Amino acid sequence: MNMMKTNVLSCAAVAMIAGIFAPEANANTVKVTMTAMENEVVINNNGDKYPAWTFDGAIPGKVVRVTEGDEVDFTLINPASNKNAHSMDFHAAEVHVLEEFAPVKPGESKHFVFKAKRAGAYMYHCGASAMVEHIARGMYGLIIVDPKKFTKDFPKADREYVLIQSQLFPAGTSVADLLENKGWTNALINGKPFNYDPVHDPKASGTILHAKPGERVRIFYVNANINMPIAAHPIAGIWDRVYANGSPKNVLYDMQTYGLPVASAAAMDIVSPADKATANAIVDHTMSAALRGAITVLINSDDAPADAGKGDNILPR
Ligand SMILES: [Cu+2]
Repeated sequence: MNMMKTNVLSCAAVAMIAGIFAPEANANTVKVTMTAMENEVVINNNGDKYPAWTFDGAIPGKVVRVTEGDEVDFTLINPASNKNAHSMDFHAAEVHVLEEFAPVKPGESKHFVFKAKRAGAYMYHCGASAMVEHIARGMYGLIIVDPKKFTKDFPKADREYVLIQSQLFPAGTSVADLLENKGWTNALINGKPFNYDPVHDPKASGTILHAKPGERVRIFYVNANINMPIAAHPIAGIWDRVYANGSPKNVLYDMQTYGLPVASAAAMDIVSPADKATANAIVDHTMSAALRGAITVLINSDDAPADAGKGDNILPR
């Protein structure tokens, strides 16, 4: 090995020790594939069916989770059996709206890559025309971009839950009526009214949110409504911290209610009293939404299941 090569190598070693190369070395490419589907889904706790448009068959689509600096290598498949063009609009992507986010015709697919540069919680949705119909019929989800490091200002939570709220319109509602917000019947939480609320709907699946007293529970709340803001409030509790857009840089303390505009998301932490069992009802305090389905029960007790709100269980189905 000649002297120059040795010097270059030792410079590289010093740089790596200093952490200069570390971000690149740690950056990953995360492959994500979704299939646009025009399929029926069960839309409430009675088992009623609804002619949805979905990513991969379910409302909402799966949670995509990457780390700040990762490259997302994305493919959208639109099967020939579909009748409509569909597309993908990741709010975490900084790209060309007419290229990466362009509509994909039935029988075609689209591939694009973007770097998730900014930590936060971002909605994704179909943006094909008429966008209002594609969102209203179920084509939305959440991408979480975790920071490279958790700190005391943005600690790792003990449990995490994703709540994505949307509006249900009767099948066949016209685009004109959707734009006027006419006729919506229910507020959906992860695709069903009162999905995790057996108090207001005895037919609810029985799935609720669980934590142990004193644990830090982080709610990723997404507004996938087409026309209405959300007033997110934890009844019988106070948000310990709210991270606007889910970003570690945007912290608010001691919030009773946090407003989520359409197409936004936030990470909201609640820490229940450590010395007793309690329960909260996480609501959209906008009454027309709460009483139409936007209520979620969180039970804080010592017998919380160990795996609730962890790993793949952050979006209860
Ligand atoms: Cu679509």
